[in-house]
This record gives sequence, C-alpha cells and structure tokens, in this order.
Amino acid sequence: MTTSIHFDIFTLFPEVFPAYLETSILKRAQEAKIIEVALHNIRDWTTDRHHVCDDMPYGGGGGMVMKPEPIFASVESVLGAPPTCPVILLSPQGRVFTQGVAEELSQQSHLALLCGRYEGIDERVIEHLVTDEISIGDYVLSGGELPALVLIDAITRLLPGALGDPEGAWDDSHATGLLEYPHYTRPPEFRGWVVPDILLSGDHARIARWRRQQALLRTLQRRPDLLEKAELNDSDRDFLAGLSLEE
Ligand code: 9D3
Repeated sequence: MTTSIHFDIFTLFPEVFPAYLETSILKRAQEAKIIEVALHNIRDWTTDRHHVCDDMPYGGGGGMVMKPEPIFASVESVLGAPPTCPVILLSPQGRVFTQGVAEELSQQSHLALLCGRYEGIDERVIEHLVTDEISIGDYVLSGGELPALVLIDAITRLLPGALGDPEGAWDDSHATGLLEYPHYTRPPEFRGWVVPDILLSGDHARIARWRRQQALLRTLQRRPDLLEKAELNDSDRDFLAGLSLEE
C-alpha cells in the first residue's frame, strides 16, 4: 500500500504558496505523487461585483471579519457538502501544532486547510464547517498561509519516500526528544576555529558517545522541558548526573 495525501488549501492569497511548494522536498514529493496540493482562492466564490470577502463585526470593535458565504461556497464546491475529510482552520485559537499532531495528520489521505485573514472568521464557519483548529505557536502572524505551509512541510516529511535519503527519516524519528548534536564539515580549520579532534579521529564509538552527550548537554541547557519526556538510558542519566555536580 502506498501512502499519499491530497491537500486542498483555501485562501485569499494563493500566490504565496508556489515558491515554497516548488522547492526541494515538497517539489519532489509532488512529482512522486506522494502529495498533491490544490490551491483555491476563496475570492473566486464571491457573487458580488466587488468580490468582497470581509465585513464589519456585529457588536462593533476593531478589524474586519471574514464572511461565511464565500468560505462555505468554496469548501463545499470543492469537497462536497458536508466534506468527508478533516477541514482544518489555521487559527491562533487552535491546539498547538507539534510533531505528534503532524504524525496524527499524516494518517489521513485528504486534508483541507482553511487560511484565515483579517481579525477573524465568522464563528458559524468554525461551528458548522471546520472540524479542527490548529495554531503553530504563541506569536502573532498576519494569517494562516505560513502555518498551512508549516503543516504541509512537517506532514509530508513523514510520508514514506518523501525524504530521498532514508537516513534522514531515521534520524528525524530517532532524534525526537533531544536537540541535535553540533555538526561540522570541511575545512578542519576556518579562521582559526577548529573542528573538535574527536570527529577527525575515526573512532566511531567515541564519536557516537560524544554526539549523544552533546545532544544531552544542549537539551539540558536550552530546552530542559524536553528532557522530561526524552527516552534516556542509564549512561545518559549517568552523564547528566555527573554534569549537575560539576557546575
Ligand atoms: C493581533 C490580533 N489578534 C488579537 C485581536 C487576533 C488575531 C487574528 C488573526 C491574531 C492573528 C491573526 C492571524 N493569525 C493566524 O491566522 C494564525 C496564526 C498565528 O497568528 N499564530 C500562530 N499560528 C497561527 S495559525 C493562524
């Protein structure tokens, strides 16, 4: 069986997507039919002369609200009514996107991504069309387009065959839980800054141990929250215990 996902993106700014979708892994994944991405401009489903997609909020207040009619018309004309696939609204109010959420969504064969703009979307869209709301983190963006690309990128990387190099897939899944060790490439000395000797030693067991310890050290220093969920073995714990004493 072969896994593939069809993404339907509903947006007022379809033109922002192609450059990223036509680059590197996402480009190859589309060529290999691992993913398909269809872009739909919500404005194409307006019926008024000026193609208006926003309006003033009932009850007053600042900003504009996305009107429900063109959103329902676009989503239902592409997906049918009611849609049978998840309809995900990218929204600051959503559950936060994580690698775990990416893994969950990678099990679907069809996903609709609805990108909000303006101050918000008419709540009836959320109540009666949207099945899931996702945020990519606690900072303010201008709309859901970049978050939609973030989802597509993270989900596609999990699909079989999407990463040309199978090492990469292995590394990704096994690195979860810890930050990465530092990477070096040639030259061995650059502006007087040298590559750690051990990496040039050819001693693969010592190199693997050093990398693991660097990953543990960095995670402790920068993301101690990750250490609580990480899968640690006895020698990891010995190393970390030894560190806390040194300070
Ligand atoms: C500053 C305005 N906000 C408070 C009144 C409301 C607001 C509305 C719309 C804030 C951001 C947006 C547009 N953002 C998204 O559509 C969005 C988003 C984000 O801003 N951060 C993280 N994830 C996401 S997913 C969609």
